[in-house]
Amino acid sequence: MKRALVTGATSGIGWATAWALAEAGWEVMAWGRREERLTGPEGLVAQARGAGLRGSIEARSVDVRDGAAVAAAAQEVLKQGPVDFLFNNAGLALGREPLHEGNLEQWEAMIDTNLKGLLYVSKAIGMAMVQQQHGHIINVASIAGKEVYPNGNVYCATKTAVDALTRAMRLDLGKHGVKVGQIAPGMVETEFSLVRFSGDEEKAKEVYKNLKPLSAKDIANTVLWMVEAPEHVNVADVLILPTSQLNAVSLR
Ligand code: NDP
Ligand code: 8X3
Repeated sequence: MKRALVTGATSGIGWATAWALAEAGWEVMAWGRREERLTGPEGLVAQARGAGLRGSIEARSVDVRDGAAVAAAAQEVLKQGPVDFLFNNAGLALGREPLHEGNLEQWEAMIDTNLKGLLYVSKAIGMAMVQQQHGHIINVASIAGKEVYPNGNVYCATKTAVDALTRAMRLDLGKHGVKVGQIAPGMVETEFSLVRFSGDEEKAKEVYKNLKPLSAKDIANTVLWMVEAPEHVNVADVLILPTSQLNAVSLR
């Protein structure tokens, strides 16, 4: 059975992708910080077992900002067998203020999670993939990494860095038989905006009020298509938008 590691699997895109992979017969390791959401009685593992999926989901609480914890958790995963697919999804936006009014703690959290966290996981799992001369990594970038928008400053910068890292990782790891690609979504209705606006539900709803946004499942289905493409095909970069989102800021 093929094995996948999904980061940021406690909600949204990560949860939907872990589920889609398990449904398609993959053995999935799901990481996120909120342990209850993963392993509690109503959690992902319990739901997956109840649903009788073809594959399986095992979960572990891991904060990707903690490099030592990531290295230790990766070792545990690799002890059980090779990882065929890494879905680097954990990430967040915090705040939407002009740069000169920005909050330093929020900046640090975005840089530590979206950039350094992705690097820690990629190094630990990428090393093993290079040794086994096989593997596939898909990073979750964003339209915010293709275009900047007003008040998006630091979030846009982290996703622009992810876009650059995807290309850099493809050069470094591709020589060793490891496929690297990314998916860059526009607006997806998940907990993303709730997190961005510190739990303010009204503000979060406002973001999606004039369009039909993508769902986490739309992204999961696309990721499944990317990872199940034939061995000689690398879907390197997918920009995926709601039909009525025309670019980072224009709606139909
Ligand atoms: P959610 O908020 O629903 O999911 C984010 C996930 O990341 C959660 O599972 C969260 O889990 C996890 N996470 C956050 N910080 C950490 C951390 N330090 N360590 C481990 N896990 C962490 O939002 P989405 O599903 O929308 O976001 C997933 C990815 O998609 C992000 O990288 C986001 O930037 C990107 N994206 C989202 C878009 C959107 O419009 N929604 C568009 C483009 C890209 P927990 O808090 O339990 O750790
Ligand atoms: C999330 C999409 O446009 O809210 O990466 O930044 S956006």
